Amino acid sequence: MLKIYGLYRSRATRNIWLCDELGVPFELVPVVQADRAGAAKAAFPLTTRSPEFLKINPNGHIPSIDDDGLILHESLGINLYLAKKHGGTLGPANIAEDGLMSTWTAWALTEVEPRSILVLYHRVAKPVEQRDPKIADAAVEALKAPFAVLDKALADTGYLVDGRFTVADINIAECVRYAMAAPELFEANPNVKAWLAKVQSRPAFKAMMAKRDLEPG
Ligand SMILES: N[C@@H](CCC(=O)N[C@@H](CS)C(=O)NCC(=O)O)C(=O)O
Repeated sequence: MLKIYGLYRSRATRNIWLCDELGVPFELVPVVQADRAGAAKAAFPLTTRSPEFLKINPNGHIPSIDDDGLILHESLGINLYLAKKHGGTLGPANIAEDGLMSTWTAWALTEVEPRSILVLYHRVAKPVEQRDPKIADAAVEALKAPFAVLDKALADTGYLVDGRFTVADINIAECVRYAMAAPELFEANPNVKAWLAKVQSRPAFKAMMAKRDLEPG
């Protein structure tokens, strides 16, 4: 069975959401971020610095997958692989769609995630005394242009590729989600706001988040 190394409270959410959409069964092998404090550290034996896990992923990050002996890292790359392998409407129907899905994914990784993660850290995730509002505000400023690009791309059909829900929507939505503590970005981009609400109302996303909420924090 497919193994996903990681936690619900990590970027493994991307792979878990997709697997639930595809109906692909998986075993979640809990691996905790080494720099994390709190209940998860006590609950799960493996961390991202455990020698046993470093044999799987020498980069020392989660998620990784083991798909029948094929080890892959990078949450969004894993999703492109799983969507191609298991086919259906979530994956590319042809080389042109493959190109679009890869391009949107690379776009999210470079244009959105490095900034949206700073919004998450400095408006929500870090302890209050470690938050720097200036870092969060600068990240929001830098996200204005990519959000406008995404808003325009969604204007016609409400999805990114061929007017249907695909792995590209999951990959981009999971990077955009980190910026949810910046409502000003969503108010300025109503297509992005409506699209994120639509994809996050899918049963597979809701099931994944419900399990995430139950995981030790
Ligand atoms: N680009 C990587 C990022 C992986 C990453 O940084 N994961 C975090 C958790 S979401 C992690 O492993 N942090 C702990 C560590 O680096 O030791 C991906 O998308 O998979």
